Amino acid sequence: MSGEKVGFVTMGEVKPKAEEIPEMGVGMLGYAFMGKAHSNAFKKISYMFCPPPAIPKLVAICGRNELKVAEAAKRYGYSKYYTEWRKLVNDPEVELFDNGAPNNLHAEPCIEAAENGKHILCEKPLARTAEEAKPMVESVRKARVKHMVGFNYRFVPAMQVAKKLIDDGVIGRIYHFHGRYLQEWIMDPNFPRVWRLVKDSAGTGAIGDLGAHVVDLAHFLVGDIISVSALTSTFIKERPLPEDESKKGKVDVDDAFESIIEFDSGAIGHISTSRFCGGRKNYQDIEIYGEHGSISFNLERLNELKVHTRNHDIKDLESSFHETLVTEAYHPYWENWWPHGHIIGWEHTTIHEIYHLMDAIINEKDIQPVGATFEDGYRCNVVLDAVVKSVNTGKKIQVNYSL
Ligand code: SOE
Repeated sequence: MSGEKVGFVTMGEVKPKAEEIPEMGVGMLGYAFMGKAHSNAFKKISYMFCPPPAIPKLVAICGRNELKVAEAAKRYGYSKYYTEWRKLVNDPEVELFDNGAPNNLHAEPCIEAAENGKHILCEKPLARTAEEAKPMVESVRKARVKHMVGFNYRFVPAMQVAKKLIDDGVIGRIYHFHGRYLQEWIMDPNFPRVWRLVKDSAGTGAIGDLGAHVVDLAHFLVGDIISVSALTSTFIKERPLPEDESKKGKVDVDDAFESIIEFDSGAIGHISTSRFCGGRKNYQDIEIYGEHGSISFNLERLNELKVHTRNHDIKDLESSFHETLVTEAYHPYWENWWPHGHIIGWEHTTIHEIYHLMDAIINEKDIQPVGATFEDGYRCNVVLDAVVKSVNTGKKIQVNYSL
């Protein structure tokens, strides 16, 4: 870590603590949604996690539009800004490279950052295809740096409680996984053809953008997927161009997909995502049905977990689902936040995931099983490729994770 040390005064002490907290130089690629969310996370960790594993030092932020990236640097407190990503990943002060760029800019910058010995957080999906993800995995393995993919929904406290219930056998053998991720943001035909709607920059549409999250949670909670059968639709086939809304361009990615999946464990289920579900804002709905119990979670009410357990000697408890508010001090990450019932929000998922990565870097811990490594990102891309292949062939596709 960088030479500068920061004394840390804990509650009630008047002099800096004997041990000091190292700084960690951060380089951020992207200043839009993920640039904002991750910059917020880095800043909050420095004072909300007491003590933090390291104090993030916002070295540089990078983006193509100089005016906007300079404004972002000032707004978030980065010392420098770049308009070329190569300068960012070669900056000696950058120890942790955070790639929040569009999907077509995941592979090259991450590979060069790994070659330069940077630890890496890359937004999901890891790449546009498994083929593109492969060299990313090889580069971080060769560089022996810490690497994580921004599957932030693993870091919802309720999601980690769900995983513990499954791992502890409370749910028992899993029969069904039902994963839906529904939004409505592009139902207006006049919404412009932004990068998430263009195959060259995104790879796929709802499949890779929203489906990636659900596939990763299926891996995280249930395990390997052995087959996929899927279909998609593009409901609006052309849209105004962002750079000139008087002109229109073809939408060459999916607006939604529906799929049926089989797990190696014998569980079966479905995964569906859409950007055309009116009334659904960020509606990620995960349901798991097992031998001894069931779990139901919805991201729009992310502090709550609905649990149904069987084998109760209190017959009434078997009647339906019981709603748990996951905000107790003993729940994951809650020692850093508020008294129970004082709920947290979406931004905390990115704060928790970045804390997890920084802790793994400073204290030489494994990213897995809680966090997703580039290997997990690759495995997600393999399933997404199977979805695309099933759509294109009309067949059920067997999943092969081999790297
Ligand atoms: C799509 O609108 C999106 O921003 C995804 O790209 C994110 O991964 C998801 O967390 C929220 O919705």
